[in-house]
Amino acid sequence: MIESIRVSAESVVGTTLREHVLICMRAAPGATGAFTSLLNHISLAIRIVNTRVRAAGLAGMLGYTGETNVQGEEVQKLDAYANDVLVNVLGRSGHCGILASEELEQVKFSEASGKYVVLFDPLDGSSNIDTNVSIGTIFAILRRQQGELVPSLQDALQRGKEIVAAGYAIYGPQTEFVLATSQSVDAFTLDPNIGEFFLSRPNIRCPQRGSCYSVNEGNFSRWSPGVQKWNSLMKSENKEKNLPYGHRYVGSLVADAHRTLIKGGVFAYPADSKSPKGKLRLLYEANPMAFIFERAGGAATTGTERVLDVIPRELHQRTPLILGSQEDVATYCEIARG
Ligand code: AHM
Ligand code: MG
Repeated sequence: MIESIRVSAESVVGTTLREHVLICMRAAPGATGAFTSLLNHISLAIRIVNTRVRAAGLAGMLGYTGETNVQGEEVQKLDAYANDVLVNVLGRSGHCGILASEELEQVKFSEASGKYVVLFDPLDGSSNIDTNVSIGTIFAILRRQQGELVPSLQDALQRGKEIVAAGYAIYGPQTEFVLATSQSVDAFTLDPNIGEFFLSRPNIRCPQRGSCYSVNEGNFSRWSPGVQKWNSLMKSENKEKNLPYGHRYVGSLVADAHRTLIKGGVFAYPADSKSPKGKLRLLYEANPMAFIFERAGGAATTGTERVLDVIPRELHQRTPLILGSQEDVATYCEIARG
C-alpha cells in the first residue's frame, strides 16, 4: 500500500515526512510502530510551534515572561509556549517514558510504559526571537535503559552514542525539519498551505571540507591561546590552503549548524574564561547535533573528545562544541590544542 503511494506520488508531490518515517519503519526488523508514532507527534508539535512563531508579532507573543529558567536565563514567551507544546504532545503520544527540556528544572516522567526518552531544546536561539532571525527546535530520541521497570533520571543521562534518532526544525524563511536516523539524514520542507513536510534534501552529506568558520568572535579575549591561534589561522592569507575562510555567525545554533551541515566548514563554541565548561548544553544541543553531523559524514568534538562519548553527569551539563566538516574539525583540534 505504502509502496504504491510512494511510487505513484513521488513524481507529482514528493515524499512526505510521514511516508518517509513509515518506509524507515518497514526497513527496521521488529519495529512496533511506537517510534513512528513518536516521530509523528514530534512533527505535530513542531508544526504547532511553527504556526505560533510565524504569528508571534501579531499574537503578542514576543518579549519575556518575567521568569528565569533553571539556567538563570530570562524566559521568552515563545520559549515557554514551545516547551508547553512539546511536553503536552509528547505526553499524549503514549511512547515517551521520560522527557527532559532545556526549560525544565527536572526530568518529567510521562508514560510509565513508554519505552523512549526525548531530550529537547524547545526554542533554540532565544536571543534572536525579538528580531525575526531564524530560531529552531532541537531534539534527541533514546531508548530507555533495559531492565528498568519505571523510567529514571539515568535514562536521560545516557551518552550521545546511544541516540537512536535526532533532528531539528529551523523556523527560517522556510520551515525545514532535518531528521537523522540510523539510515540517513534527510531534510523536509513544510508546505504551509498543506501543513505537511515534504522531502527536500534526501541523504544529506556534510562536505569533507568547507570555506566558512562560525564562532562568536566577541569572545576572542576570553579564549585559550590555542583557540585564538585557530581563529587567526582562519583569517590568514594562504592561497595553497584556501585561506582565509569566510566568517558567518547567526547566534542560533540551528541556523549556524544547518548552514555548516549543508555547505561544510566549522562551527565552534569553545570554552572561554566566562563559560569555562562551554555554553551549549550537552543533552539538548550538542548531542543531537553531534549525532546528525556524524550520520551525515561530518564530525563533532569538545576539542578533546568525541561529543557522543561524553558521559553526562547532570541534566543541564554544558560542553564546548565544535562541529562540521571532518577536515575542518580536525584542523581545529590540531591547532586549538596547541
Ligand atoms: P538558547 O538555547 O538559550 O537560545 O542558547 C543557545 C544559543 C545557541 O543557539 C547559539 O549557538 C548560542 O547560544 C549563541 O551564543 P552567543 O550569543 O553567546 O554567541
Ligand atoms: Mg539552545
